[in-house]
Amino acid sequence: AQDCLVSNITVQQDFDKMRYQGTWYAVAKKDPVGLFLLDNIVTNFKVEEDGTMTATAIGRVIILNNWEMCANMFGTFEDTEDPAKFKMKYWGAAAYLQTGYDDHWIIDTDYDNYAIHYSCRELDVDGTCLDGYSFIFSRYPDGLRPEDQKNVTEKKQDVCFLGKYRRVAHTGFCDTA
Ligand code: FEN
Repeated sequence: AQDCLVSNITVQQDFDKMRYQGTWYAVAKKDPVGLFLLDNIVTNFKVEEDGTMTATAIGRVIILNNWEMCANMFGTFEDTEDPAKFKMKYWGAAAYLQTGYDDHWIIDTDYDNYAIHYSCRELDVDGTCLDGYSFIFSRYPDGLRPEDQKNVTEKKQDVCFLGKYRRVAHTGFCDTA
């Protein structure tokens, strides 16, 4: 969407949640306003027997007194009329973690290598996104394949977040045995 209108952002056609299942490593993210996951972000998507998509996410957070923790987050996804657009209810395993209800759009994925996620939390009066977040996911912890990078850069531009992404480090901090 060259005009940056959220209503003009296109999503993955015929999104297949079965193929989306399994582990995704966040390789880059655009943060929302407020509390979020810092780095070492790994998610796992699953389709339950009733067809509901669910996910877990883990990531490093720094809580009060500069205490480093790994936040275990859970999400359940409500289908909408568009198969690539979901509403996500999320909460944390620990009480100090925020809960919420966000849009969860899959902008583009090939299921086997990369995925681009987008969530706008607050629309501006002009229809652009005032507050949102986005993840670039890879099936590989080491990052995107070189052949996927051009497409991912294009999609960052399409959601009008180009230049706002930061690399997500994977240091092993949240790798539980
Ligand atoms: C997503 C896809 C897979 C499922 C889920 C996802 C979203 C996760 C979100 C996490 C938010 C974390 C927060 C942390 C927090 C899209 C990866 C669920 C939206 C809000 C602190 C930090 C410091 C503190 C208290 C809490 O609450 N962090 O003192």
